[in-house]
Amino acid sequence: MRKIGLVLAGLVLLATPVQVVAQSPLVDGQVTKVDVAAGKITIKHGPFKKFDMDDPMTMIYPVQDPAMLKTVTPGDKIKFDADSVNGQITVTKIQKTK
Ligand SMILES: [Cu+2]
Repeated sequence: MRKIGLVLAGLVLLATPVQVVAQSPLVDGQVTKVDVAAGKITIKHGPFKKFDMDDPMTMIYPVQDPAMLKTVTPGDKIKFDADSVNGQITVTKIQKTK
């Protein structure tokens, strides 16, 4: 059921150009550390306009879902997104790049 819901949500997004435009672009970064126990990831990343990060920096972020940490290892190049969750900038999406 959950999967069907996700597929439907995806279709709605595809069918609604305004929402697609409203989504923030993913930010380029490189994983420098993964802390599974703490649920945190350290990312060296480029400008992240959404959070007024105009310059490249290295930051430790909590992740929304600890399972995300199993998909990456230090050194991996990624694209990622984050949102403010309870006042903390939290990584919500990670995509490996080449
Ligand atoms: Cu940052």
